[in-house]
Amino acid sequence: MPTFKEIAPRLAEQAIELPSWAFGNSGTRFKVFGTPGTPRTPQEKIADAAQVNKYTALSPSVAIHIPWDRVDDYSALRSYSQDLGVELGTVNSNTFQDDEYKYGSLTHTDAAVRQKAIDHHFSCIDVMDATGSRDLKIWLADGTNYPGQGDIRGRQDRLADSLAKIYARIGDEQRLVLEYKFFEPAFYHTDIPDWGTSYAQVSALGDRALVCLDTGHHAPGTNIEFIVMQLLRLGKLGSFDFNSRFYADDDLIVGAADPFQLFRILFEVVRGGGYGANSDVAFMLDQCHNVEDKIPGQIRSVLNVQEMTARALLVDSAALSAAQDAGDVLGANGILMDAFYTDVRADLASWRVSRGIASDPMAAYAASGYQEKIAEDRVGGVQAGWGA
Ligand code: LRH
Ligand code: MN
Ligand code: MN
Repeated sequence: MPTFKEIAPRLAEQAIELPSWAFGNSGTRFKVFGTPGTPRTPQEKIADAAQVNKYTALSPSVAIHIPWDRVDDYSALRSYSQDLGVELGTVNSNTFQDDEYKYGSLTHTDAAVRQKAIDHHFSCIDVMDATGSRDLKIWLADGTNYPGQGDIRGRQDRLADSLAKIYARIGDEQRLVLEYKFFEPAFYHTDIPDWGTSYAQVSALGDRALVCLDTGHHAPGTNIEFIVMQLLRLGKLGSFDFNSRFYADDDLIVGAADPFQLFRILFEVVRGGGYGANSDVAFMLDQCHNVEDKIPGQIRSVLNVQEMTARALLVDSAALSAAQDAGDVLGANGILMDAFYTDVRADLASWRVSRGIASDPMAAYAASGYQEKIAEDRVGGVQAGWGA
């Protein structure tokens, strides 16, 4: 197995984008609990995200959601972020809150509603031009609840047509990433339920259209690392929305529910060339912190990704290939498990110190007084998204 020292330089290549909405209050349909100090504006969300980067040096950019992060001047928001040491990243569109979208957005039978949804994406591209963002991320709530409610074939055809119009507007340096999700808010069928549908749709568009894989958007038991492998093999893995799930789209802290699954995913990312400076695969979080403090929740999340990345980098790939080729089933499995079971926490703590940050980012943030200060200064924080 390589030593930690040997893989350490590769850790510097890691960047994990934070979602602005993770800093807002969120909850379930039963209750949204407020957290003292919750941001009231997009600027305050970005300021909180900058704290995560300050203590981890892992999260140099923040994804925004439009219109949740609506401001008058996006160039000014960009400068504001840069002053805090972070860039504005992926722009997420939102066609799931307006009454017109009750029966669909890009798939709607009414051309006027489809055009409204397409126009929203055009304004997201305008935002990207001002913020310098590379990726437009599209997730649709479109789907039906009852068999027969919609013409599932017609909806797919209209989706293809709408996406082509949006893709035609994307700049040469920009990309469209299409997210899939197998259920919710629609429960009978979803118009982009799986990676295959997303892959088919983006393949029809062109090279700068790719798939976004949200780890919480699969049925229980799905082999997500297989999907990662396949999309990398096909050159169509654009980005990750990382989070973890016990039951549904729980949006819990990545690596919390199943650290071994996160390791397996990251191993395939490394194996498939999806990690590091030479890769275009974007690592993002897509999480909500319903009961825990948001900033420490995000710090814990990026540290979990870093820890499993380090373990994935530790896999002795030459020995693994040799064992696989020799049909050494248990030997091959043992090589993978050796890396997974390696505790890298002390090495990562020293590595942080060598890079000029605190060995324990959670403790350093807790001791900084920032949480107490925002709790005192900010009154009336907003709900993730809807209150923005
Ligand atoms: C949908 C989703 C998508 C949205 C985000 C708020 O469940 O994962 O990425 O933009 O949640
Ligand atoms: Mn997502
Ligand atoms: Mn989701």
